[in-house]
Amino acid sequence: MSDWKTVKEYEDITYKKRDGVARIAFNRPEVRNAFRPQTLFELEEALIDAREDTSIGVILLSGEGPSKKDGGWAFCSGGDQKVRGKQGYEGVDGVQRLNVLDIQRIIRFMSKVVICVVPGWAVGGGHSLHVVCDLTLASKEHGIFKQTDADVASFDGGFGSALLARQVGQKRAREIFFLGRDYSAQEAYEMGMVNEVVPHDELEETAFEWAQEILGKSPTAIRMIKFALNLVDDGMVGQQVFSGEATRLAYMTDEAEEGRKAFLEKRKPNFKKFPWLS
Ligand code: S0N
Repeated sequence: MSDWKTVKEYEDITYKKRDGVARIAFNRPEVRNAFRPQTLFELEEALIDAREDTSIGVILLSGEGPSKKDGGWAFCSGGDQKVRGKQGYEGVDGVQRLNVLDIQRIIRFMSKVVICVVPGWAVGGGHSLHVVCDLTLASKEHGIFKQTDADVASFDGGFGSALLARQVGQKRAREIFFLGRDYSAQEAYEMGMVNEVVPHDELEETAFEWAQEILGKSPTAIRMIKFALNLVDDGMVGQQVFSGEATRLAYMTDEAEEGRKAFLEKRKPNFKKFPWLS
């Protein structure tokens, strides 16, 4: 196994790769890894790079820490309230955006597995990001899950709430949003929104091991299963994404090759040799 290699230096995130795994982490520990538009632009670039790299099969999404100020750990505390305006979170260009939703969609529709690695707080929009990831591993000692949206007059009415209800059930999802309480990693595990609670010192290595286990599987099967599991909740977009993969598989057949060749050779395709399967 090799060492982590930094792909690119960013201001608000870190981005590394190692043995088929990409690790992207929020890097604003002094504000519990709250995100501003720049953070999300950087995250988007890294996620797309990882998606387009055919040597990468699993992405770990985490948060750097601890905070130098007080030693606190966080995955992400959501939108940076200091730059929140009336129409979203304001970037250096003066434009206000809700671009965390772009990140949610990239993760959801990414043909690779995204594991959320939660070393501390997962709060607000950070909580919603953990919900949208395929798997979540959390620090036993420092992992805390909390949905503060209703405290700051914000609401994720998409994946952050609806998908959460799929994971923990309607009553629990309503409790999480309506009361905004702190839940330990163990409580989050018992509710069904965390896959494993891991001693803090072992969290990163455990996440890497989970990634290696997944990398031993069939990439096609993993992709099809992820999109099949999404399909039922994602409507026609889910159908589009799943059937895109079905098209890819169909392109691999002699039947599809006959269609392509016939077009290029300016003749009628001969599909007669291909059976009408029952
Ligand atoms: C995370 C909390 C619970 C941690 O508490 P703790 O450990 O007591 O630390 P603090 O002393 O409170 O914090 C340490 C320093 O970090 C700063 N800070 C923390 N979080 C943020 C933040 N989100 N924005 C800006 N600064 C933050 C503190 O201010 C403190 O700094 P100093 O020492 O200088 O004062 C606790 O910090 C907490 O509750 N944080 C706020 C959590 C929150 O409410 N987040 C926003 C929720 N909403 C969203 O995320 C919106 C997301 C979104 O963009 C969106 C878009 C479209 C549709 C829906 C949504 C959506 O999800 O709602």
